[in-house]
Order: sequence, then C-alpha cells, then structure tokens
Amino acid sequence: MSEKTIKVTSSHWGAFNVTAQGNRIVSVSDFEHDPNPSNIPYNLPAAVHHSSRVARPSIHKSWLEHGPLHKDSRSLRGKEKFVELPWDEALDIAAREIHRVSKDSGNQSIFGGSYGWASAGRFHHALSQVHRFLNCTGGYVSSVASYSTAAAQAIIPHVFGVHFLKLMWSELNTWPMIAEHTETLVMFGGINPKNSQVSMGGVTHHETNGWFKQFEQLGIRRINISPQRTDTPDGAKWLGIRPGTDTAMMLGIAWVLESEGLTDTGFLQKYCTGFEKFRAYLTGEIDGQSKTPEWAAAICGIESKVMHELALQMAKTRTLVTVAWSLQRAEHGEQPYWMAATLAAMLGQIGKPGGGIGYGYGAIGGIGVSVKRLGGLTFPQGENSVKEFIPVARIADMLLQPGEPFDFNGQKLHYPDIKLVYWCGGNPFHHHQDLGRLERAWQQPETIIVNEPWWTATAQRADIVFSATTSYERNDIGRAQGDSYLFHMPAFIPPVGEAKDDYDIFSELAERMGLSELFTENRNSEEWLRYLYSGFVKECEQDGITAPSYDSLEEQNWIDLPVRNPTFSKTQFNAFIEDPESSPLDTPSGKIEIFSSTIEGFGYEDCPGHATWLPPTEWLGSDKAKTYPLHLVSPQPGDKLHSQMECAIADIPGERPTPASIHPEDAKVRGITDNSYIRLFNNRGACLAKAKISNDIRQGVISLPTGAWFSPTEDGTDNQGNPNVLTLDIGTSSLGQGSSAHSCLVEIEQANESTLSKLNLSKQTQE
Ligand SMILES: Nc1nc2c(c(=O)[nH]1)N[C@H]1C(S)=C(S)[C@@H](COP(=O)(O)OP(=O)(O)OC[C@H]3O[C@@H](n4cnc5c(=O)[nH]c(N)nc54)[C@H](O)[C@@H]3O)O[C@H]1N2
Ligand SMILES: Nc1nc2c(c(=O)[nH]1)N[C@H]1C(S)=C(S)[C@@H](COP(=O)(O)OP(=O)(O)OC[C@H]3O[C@@H](n4cnc5c(=O)[nH]c(N)nc54)[C@H](O)[C@@H]3O)O[C@H]1N2
Ligand SMILES: [Mo]
Repeated sequence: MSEKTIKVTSSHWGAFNVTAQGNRIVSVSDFEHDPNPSNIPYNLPAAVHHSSRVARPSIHKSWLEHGPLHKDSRSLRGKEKFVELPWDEALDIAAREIHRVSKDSGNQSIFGGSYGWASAGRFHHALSQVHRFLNCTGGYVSSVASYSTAAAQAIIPHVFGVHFLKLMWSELNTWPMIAEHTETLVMFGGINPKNSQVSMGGVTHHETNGWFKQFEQLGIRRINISPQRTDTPDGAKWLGIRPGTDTAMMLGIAWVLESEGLTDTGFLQKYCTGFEKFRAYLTGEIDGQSKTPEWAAAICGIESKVMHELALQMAKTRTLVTVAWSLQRAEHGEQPYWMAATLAAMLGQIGKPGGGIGYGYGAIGGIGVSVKRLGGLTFPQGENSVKEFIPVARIADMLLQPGEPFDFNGQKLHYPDIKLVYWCGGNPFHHHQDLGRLERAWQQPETIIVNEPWWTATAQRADIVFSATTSYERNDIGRAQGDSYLFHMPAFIPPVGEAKDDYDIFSELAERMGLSELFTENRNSEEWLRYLYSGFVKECEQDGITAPSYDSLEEQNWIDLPVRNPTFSKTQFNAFIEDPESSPLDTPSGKIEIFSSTIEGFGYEDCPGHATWLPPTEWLGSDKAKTYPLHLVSPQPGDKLHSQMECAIADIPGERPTPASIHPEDAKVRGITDNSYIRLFNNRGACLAKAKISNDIRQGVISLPTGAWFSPTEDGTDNQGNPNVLTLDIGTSSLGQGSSAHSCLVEIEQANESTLSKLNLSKQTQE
C-alpha cells in the first residue's frame, strides 16, 4: 500500500485536513483551530474523483470537422459529442484559432470577462491566469463589478465615496464592537452563517454563529427582516417581508422618525447633503403620497404598527442597520442600499461604535472580522490594451445585441461584437439569469474555449474544453485578506486523468503564439510561487510582521499571522465624524449624499436623484403576479459553493432535484405534499424541485437555492432544479446594470406522472 499523506489545505469555505493515499484523496476532516468548521469539504473526495471530471482535451465534433465558421459548429454547440485529442494537437488548434480571431477581427472581439469563483489559491487563480494570457495576446473585452454586488458597487461611491466601498468588504463595525455597543441589530435580508461559511480566498475561523450566541447572551435585540426566518440564527424576531419591497419599509420607518421629531437634524446638517429634497419625497410634497407606515404596509406586507414601534426603538437605542447583498441583486437594487444609508443618517448614528450602517454582514466570512488587512500575493495580470468592457451580468445582452448602445453609471457604451469567448474558472450556465436566453446568446460567437476540471453545463456548451486540475493536484499558497492564516496548499495527488494546471495550459498556448517569455517571464509554477511569496514577505516586513521563508512555510503547512486585532474600537468613519471639513468623504460634496446631483444629472428613470420606491417589473404587487403568483428567491446553497462539487451531491439518493422551501398554505391550495416533486414555471422556463413545506418562509414566496447543474430535458424543463431557468435577465438599473436574480415570479404545480416519466422519474421514486 502506498503511504498516506495527511495535511491541511485552504479553500473558499475554510481550512480542512485532507488524507490522500497514492493517487486518491481518501477523506477529509475538520481543521482543529476552526471553532465552527464547514461541512462543505466532505463532498470533496467524491467530487475530485467523479466520473464527470474532464479527462483530456476535447473538441466539439462539428467544430473540429468543419471549423468555426460553419453553421453546424454553432447550432450544434452543446448538442453533440466531443472528440478527445492529445494535448499537443488540441493546443495547436486553440492557439491557431485565438491567433485567427485576433488577426481577423481584433482583440476587441475576444471576450475574456470569464466571471467566476474558481478555487482559492493565490497563484493558480483561474481568472488572473486567463486575463494575463489574453493580455499577452493583445487584450480582451473585460467585465466590471461582480454578480454579488454590482448595484452596490455603483451606488455606494455616489453616496459615501469610493473609499467607503472598500470598507464595505471589511470591518466598519467589527463583531466585537457590535457585541460591546449595539443594542438593536436590524438586519435586512438577515445575517446568515450559512453564507459566511464562505469567503473569497478563504476563511479559517468561522465566527458568525459564535457572535450570535454572544449577542443573545448580551440581550442585543436582533430583528430579521427577510422572507425567510432561517436567514438569521434562531432567536431573532422575524419580520417576513415581501421580497423586493425593503425600500418601502425603510421609507415607512423614516416617515415615523420624521413625523415624531426623531430625525437627527444636527447630524444631517453637519455630515449629509440633500436631505431636504429627500424629505419632500418622504412627506409627499413632491408626489402627493406621504410614505407613511400604512402606505408601506400595503407594499411590503409588514404591519404599520410594527414599523412604528421599530422606528421608535431604533431612535432610542444604539442601532446598527445591516443590509444583505441579496437585496441589491434585484431590479432597482441600488434603492434599498441608498435608502438604508438615508435611514441610518436620519438616526444620526453613523460613525458611532456599534451604530449606523453595515452592508454584507454574513454574506461572506471576512466581513466584521477584526484583522489588520495585509496586501500582496497576487499573480500579475499585465495591461489590457482593449478598453471595451461590459457590466459583468450583461453577457447575454452583449452577445445578442452587438453594436447596440447601453447606459452604465453615467456612461453611454456600446456592446462589442464578440467572435471568441474564453472562460476559465466560472460557470455561466449556473450563474447567469434566464438560461434559455443565454443558450440563444451562446450561439453567436464563432468559438468558445473553456478550461474546466468538470463537465459542467458550460463545458458541455464549449467548442474546445481543456481539462484543468483542481487545487488538490498542485502546490499553491492560501491567503485571504480578512483572515489571519497563511497556508502552503500542497498537491495531494497527481493530476486526475490528463488534467493540466491552467498556468501550464496558458504557458503552452503562449509558446505556440510566440508569447512564451511575455507570459511566463521564464518561471515555472514553483518559481512563480517562490517569487510571489517573497514579495509578500517583504510587504509583511513593512507592516512589522515576520513571515517564514517559503521552505519553512511549506514544512509548517500553515501559520497564524499576528494580525488579529480584537481591540479595534473605532469605525472607519472616525476621521470624517471628528472633523468633516478636514477629512471629507470622497463624494462631490465631501458629505454623505442623500441627494446626488450627479445621479440626478444622468436622468435615469430607473435611478433618480435620491432613494425612491420604484416597483420592480416582477414582484407580488405587479400585474404579472396574477399569472405567476409566487415570488422566487434563489439564495446561495448552504451545502456547497455555487455549483462546485454539485456532481457529488447529485449522486446522493434523494438529493435531486434541489429542495425548494414553500409555505404550507401555498402547498395546500395546490395539493402539494411534503417531499413530492414539483414543477416551477413561468414564461421563461421551467424546472423541477422537491417541495420542502415550511413555516419558516413567508406565504407567497418560494426559495430554491442556486447550484444545480443545468440539465434541460427535451421539453426544456431542467430536471435538477436550477433557478436560473426562471430568473429575469435585466440590469438592476441604468446605473449599476447588476444581476436582478431575486426579481422573479413563478407558479408551481405538482409534477404530473407524464412529466416525471419523461424524466425517468416516477412518483414511486420520490423519497
Ligand atoms: N439565481 C441566482 N443566480 C445567481 C446568484 C443568485 O443569488 N441567484 N448569485 C450570483 C453570484 S453572487 C455569484 S458569485 C455567481 C457564482 O457563479 P460562479 O462563480 O460561476 O460559480 P462556481 O460554481 O463557483 O463556478 C466556478 C467554476 O470554476 C471551476 N473551477 C474550480 N477550480 C478551478 C480551477 O482551478 N481552474 C479552472 N479552470 N476552473 C476551476 C469550477 O469547477 C466551477 O465550474 O452566481 C450568481 N448567480
Ligand atoms: N454556503 C455558501 N455560502 C456562500 C456562497 C455559496 O455559494 N455557498 N456564495 C457566496 C457569494 S458569491 C455571495 S455573493 C454571498 C451572497 O450573500 P447574500 O446575497 O446576502 O445571500 P443570499 O443567500 O443570496 O440571500 C440571503 C437571503 O436574502 C433573502 N432575500 C432575498 N431577497 C430579499 C429581499 O428582497 N428582501 C429581503 N429582506 N431579503 C431578501 C433571502 O431569503 C435569502 O435567503 O454568499 C456567499 N456565501
Ligand atoms: Mo457572489
């Protein structure tokens, strides 16, 4: 028997021990220094060795036979067999094709936006790898902002300045400060430890549950305003709001503050601009409609009395208003972010310890954590000579409407005409909205190249697929800014099948294109790791921290850097609050912009000059709700990261289609029983799910987490439960152009015998 290795590795969901024997990962176990380790890695051994791994380079048959310009090459994309090729041949073909497109159409016809979370190591960071490679070839059409927070990334700089945007991801109020000072924690969209299991690049101490236990013991009032009770640890007061209506509820609360004389006018005068204009909207001077709690109640479904009481409590006590990222992943998602800032400003507690406003607590693990944030350790991407870009979630618009104009945050831009797409480290056929529309858009480019470890829905829809290694098949360094740990992430097993590291795939493509030196700088992976690490050690020295040598880190496997700072006691707003004249915010007025002349100047109907209730196209109050009466929310999955390792979960009997939470009344009127198969549908598509009847969801709302591998059957119904066959693919507004995933109406029905038999499922097989 070959020897066993047991070592620690890091991942987006934290550190864990891996046991490998020979060329197999045998098991994983918890990292003993994590107070609340995630269960996500337990599916890893099955996923790494799954039959859906891409064994070797593969090219879609018609594309290989007829070339990229033949009609079948596009129309049969995703519908045909792949032909496996030796690496040398496949790399030759891809290099020639990238060269052809670059020469004939220019690099502004190559889309390398390539959004996705890939894996956690710092060097084998898939997106940096593909971006560096494409930059060497002359550049690529990029994408800006993220699916996670695009609307926030657009609105926050107008309201608080760009500097604050950086703080949004860190420690405005740390968990210890909240424990010490906060009396009322008002959480729009909750704070869910299920989500803070994960953080970009890693999270070694899972702290959220522990902090909530402390908050409970300390008697901090916790109010969870969310369509689902489960969005916050047990024990909080739950206000089950209608999705997409938080702005109205916040306005109702603001109206009470104003009418009861509880608005902190001193704070507004000293630190804010434009309250008077907003006030005229709040009181109805502008549009004849006072935004009273009664007005708000009819929209958001929370009783006016509750809003009244909450407003008084918020004004009387040290209150922190937090807003989950989910609220802005919806049509007009800029508004709840701006309105929450306006509400917090009216309360006058911004800058006070434990008070004010916070975004994204619970969304990822690093937020609220009290550590000194060190720089360094990124694989350099080089310069992109192509200036064209798209807001990340506008991919289908771009492919369907080349040359068409669109608005984005004050700019008028045009969609480029894309001939070649290169994706590495993401899964658009999991993450994008309205997948039926994406399927149509995906027919437009001449060539699609994907590097992937697994045959995901995206890999299946590529022309050329390069089999990539996973983190467990290569050495790397693990390090995240909001985390105190540093890891040497060892290769546990040799590459599965004939997989290669992304770095080696791009090095070999670069070599064929005469760009080898430019891409590699004459370093192999090991040399890059040592080079990047030495830069990090130097940066640490500047911060007075001694990091071990690379060899020593490799031997130790991990270390805990002395960057934890539990005595952090000021909010990052401190300087501005102490002296707004000498330390202004980087907004046009130097103050918090409750009204923004810049935004008003853009003239956008879907994002006016102050926070405004704008009904979305799809919500429970829209006409469309007569046909599709349930609001679908599609949160992140608790048992995995997005679509990663889904293949292992889908193999577990009874786990698929994905369970969807529905209210008992919604189930009853449709004759749906617990654990039975249901069909969710609207005018865009349909998918199966398994009914999970629960009192923890608001009536009229259904929750189906993301992550299932898109598997449309002949009639187009996705049989795994991917909510993105149903979601709406429009920008949040002309300002942010983010994803509107959470604005979606559906109807559901018990799946009938004919649907199930077409899918090779029968009622008898229901668990
Ligand atoms: N309906 C709905 N849709 C959503 C959301 C929602 O709330 N609702 N949320 C959105 C958000 S916020 C996000 S961030 C996205 C997430 O969407 P994605 O980031 O696209 O999802 P992942 O499944 O993490 O995709 C990463 C892919 O990289 C691959 N990979 C892993 N390691 C490597 C590697 O080393 N090399 C290469 N080449 N590939 C690798 C994985 O196998 C996987 O296919 O989803 C978005 N979609
Ligand atoms: N386990 C795990 N954790 C993850 C991820 C993962 O894939 N798996 N992905 C990570 C990523 S990339 C991101 S961006 C973050 C996302 O972090 P978030 O965007 O904050 O999380 P979601 O899970 O999409 O949504 C949280 C909850 O918001 C509620 N909600 C939806 N719409 C509304 C609304 O209109 N109003 C109110 N009040 N509530 C609403 C839903 O009930 C939902 O459960 O999570 C990260 N954490
Ligand atoms: Mo995200």
